[in-house]
Amino acid sequence: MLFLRAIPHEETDALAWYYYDKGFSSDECSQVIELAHKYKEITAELGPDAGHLDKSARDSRIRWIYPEDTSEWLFKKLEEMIVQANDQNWKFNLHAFYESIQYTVYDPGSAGYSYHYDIGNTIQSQRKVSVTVNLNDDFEGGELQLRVGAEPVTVKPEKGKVVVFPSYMLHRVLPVKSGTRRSLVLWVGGDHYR
Ligand SMILES: O=C(O)CCC(=O)C(=O)O
Repeated sequence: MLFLRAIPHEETDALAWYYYDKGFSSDECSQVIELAHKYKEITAELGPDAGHLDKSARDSRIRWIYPEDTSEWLFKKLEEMIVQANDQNWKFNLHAFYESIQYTVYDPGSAGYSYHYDIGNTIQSQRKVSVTVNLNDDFEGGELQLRVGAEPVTVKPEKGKVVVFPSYMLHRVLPVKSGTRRSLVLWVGGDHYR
């Protein structure tokens, strides 16, 4: 019995990642921080259903920015960047923002966030594209690393830089040596992997 059928070939790179150097202006970064501070702060948890605290693996505080009138511009801006990056790179079928935007603060001396994928069970099983925004760069350490091949690619943290990558790509945030690191993360979903 034949289960496999030929599909039209389209050149994509499943291990590509993409960035916008100054995706957010300095003013926009400040606006995002101000907006985020309207939402409740919680300690970041680990695991597919969260509920697990391990500061050696994930050491940050987060706030969820919900989709509403005051945050609409931010969702729209991220959406445009994600759609463009997706069209140029992976061509996933993207559907919707199922999740809120995560604003994250890594305090001085934070252990960062150890290697992880953004995919998992439930809602995470349909995550396709992850996007992260560097809201500041007045800190040391805290680099985002993407595990594309045998060696990780280190993304220099620059204020306003937006990094877009497939949610199945292994990545981590290195420990923060000094200063406070602030970032945004959003995941966009699509069809089930099939
Ligand atoms: O803060 C970042 O740049 C990325 C954080 C991250 O990987 C995550 O929250 O899943």
